[in-house]
Amino acid sequence: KVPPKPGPLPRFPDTFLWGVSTSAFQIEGALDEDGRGPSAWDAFMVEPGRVKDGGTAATATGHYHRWREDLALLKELGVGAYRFSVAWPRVLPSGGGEVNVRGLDFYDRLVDELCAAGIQPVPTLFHWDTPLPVEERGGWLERDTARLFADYADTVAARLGDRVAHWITLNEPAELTLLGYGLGEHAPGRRLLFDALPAAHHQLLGHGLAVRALRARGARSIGIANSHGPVWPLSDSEEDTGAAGLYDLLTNRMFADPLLLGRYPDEGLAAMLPGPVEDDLKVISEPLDWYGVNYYQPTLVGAPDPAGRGGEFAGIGLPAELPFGIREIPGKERTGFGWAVVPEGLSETLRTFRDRYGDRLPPIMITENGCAYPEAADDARRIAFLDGHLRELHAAVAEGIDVRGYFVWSLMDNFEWAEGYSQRFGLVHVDYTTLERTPKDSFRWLRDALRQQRGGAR
Ligand code: GBH
Repeated sequence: KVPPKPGPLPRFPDTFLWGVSTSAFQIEGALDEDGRGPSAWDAFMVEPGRVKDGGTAATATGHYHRWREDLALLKELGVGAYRFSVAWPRVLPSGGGEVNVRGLDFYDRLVDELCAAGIQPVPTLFHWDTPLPVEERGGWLERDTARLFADYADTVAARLGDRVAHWITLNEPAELTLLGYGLGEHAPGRRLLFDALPAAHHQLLGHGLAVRALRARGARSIGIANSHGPVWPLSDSEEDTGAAGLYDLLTNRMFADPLLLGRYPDEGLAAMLPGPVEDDLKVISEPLDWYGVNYYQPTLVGAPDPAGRGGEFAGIGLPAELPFGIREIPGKERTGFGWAVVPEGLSETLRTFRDRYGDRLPPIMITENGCAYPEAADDARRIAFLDGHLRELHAAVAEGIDVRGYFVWSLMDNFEWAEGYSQRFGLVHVDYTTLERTPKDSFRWLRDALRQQRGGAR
C-alpha cells in the first residue's frame, strides 16, 4: 500500500536548522588511504559471520573520493547543515601521538566547501570507529581512552574550530556499550553483558573532557547525539513494569541523567561502574549548549519470556539471562528493518525529557531520525515516515519544547553496521557496484518541503 503524497508541513521557526546525517565509517571507504589507521570495525567486519552477507566497509559509498558529488547533493537538497563524523583513525592512526595531517586535510576541505555553500558543518568526533590500537588496549573499558579521546578532540578543534558551527562529541554511547561490549553484535564484539557498563562511564567521561577541550579552543556550540525513545511496559504487572523500568534506565536515563543532572539514576548501577565516580560526574555534566536526540522507535519491554527467549534488540536475539525481554509492538506498520513506525514516540520522548529535566534541559536537536526501506526510487513510505515524524515534532515545538533542528538519517544509503548493505536508510540511492548516486522521491519531497519552509525562496 503506497500512501498518498502528504500535504504541506506546518511551519517551523525561521531559525530552525534542517540537516542530514552520515558517519565516516558508513560512507567513506578508502580505509587504507592517506595514512588512515585501522579501527575496531576494520578488524571486526572481516571476522566470519559478523556482518550480513560478508559485507565490509572497504569501499562503502566511496564518499572519500566522491565527496564533491555528495556536497552537490546537499546543495541541491537545500539543507542548512550537514552532520558527518570525523574518523579518529584518520587523524590519529595510533589513537594518540603522531597526527596524520592528510587525514585532517580531508575534513578541512569538506568544511571549507560546506561553508562556501552556506551549509553549516556539524562534525561528530566519534561515531564508533575506535582506533584499533586503542581497542587492543581495552578500548572504552579503559579509563585512559577518555583522555585520549579528549586529546583527539583538541587536535581536530585546532584545525577545524574556526569554521565549525556545532560540535557533537559522541554518537550513541548506549549503542556502543550495549551492542559492542554487552552483546558483541557490533565491534569490538565483546559479550560482557552487565560488565560492559564501564564502557558507558568512560565514554561519558571522554565526552566531558572533550567538551572542556573544545571550549578551550573557543567552541561555542557543543552537543552530543544520544539515542532515546519511550519504553513501554508490556502490561501493568509488577514484573513487566519492573523490567521496562530497568530497560529505560539502561538505555535512556543512564546516559541522559549524568549529562543533564550530574548523577547516575540508580545507586545499584553506579556501584557497577569503576568508582568512585563523583568527580567524574562533575566533568560529565559540564553544561551543554544543546542536547542531540536520535529517535527511531519506542521499545515494548516485559519480564523475560518464561520460554527463555529474550526477544530482539536491533534484530539481535537477546540472551535469555537478561532480566528483561523485548516484544514486538503490535498494530504498527514496520520499516524494511522491521522497526515499528511510531511518530508519536518522538513527541512522547521530548515531553518525557521536558518533564524529567525541566530547566536543566538545554535546547534539543533531533540529530537522527529516519527509516530503512528497500525501494530504490519511489520511496513513498519514507516520505510518509518523515512527514509523520515532522508533524509530531512540530506539535512538540508548538507546546513550547525548545527544539532547534532536525537531521534525517541518512543523506544516502550506506554501510549499516552488522546489517551490511541490506538496509537502505538514504534519501539518495547508492548502487554499490557503480557507486552511482540517485536521489529517491523522498529527496525531492524534502527539498520541496525545505523550500516551502523558506517561504518559497530559492
Ligand atoms: C543509529 O543507531 C546509528 O547512529 C547509525 O549509525 C545507524 O546507521 C542508524 O541509527 C540506523 O540504524 O526494536 O529492539 O530492534 C540506531 C540505534 C538501536 C535504533 C536499536 C533502533 C531498535 C531496537 N538503534 N533500535 S529494536
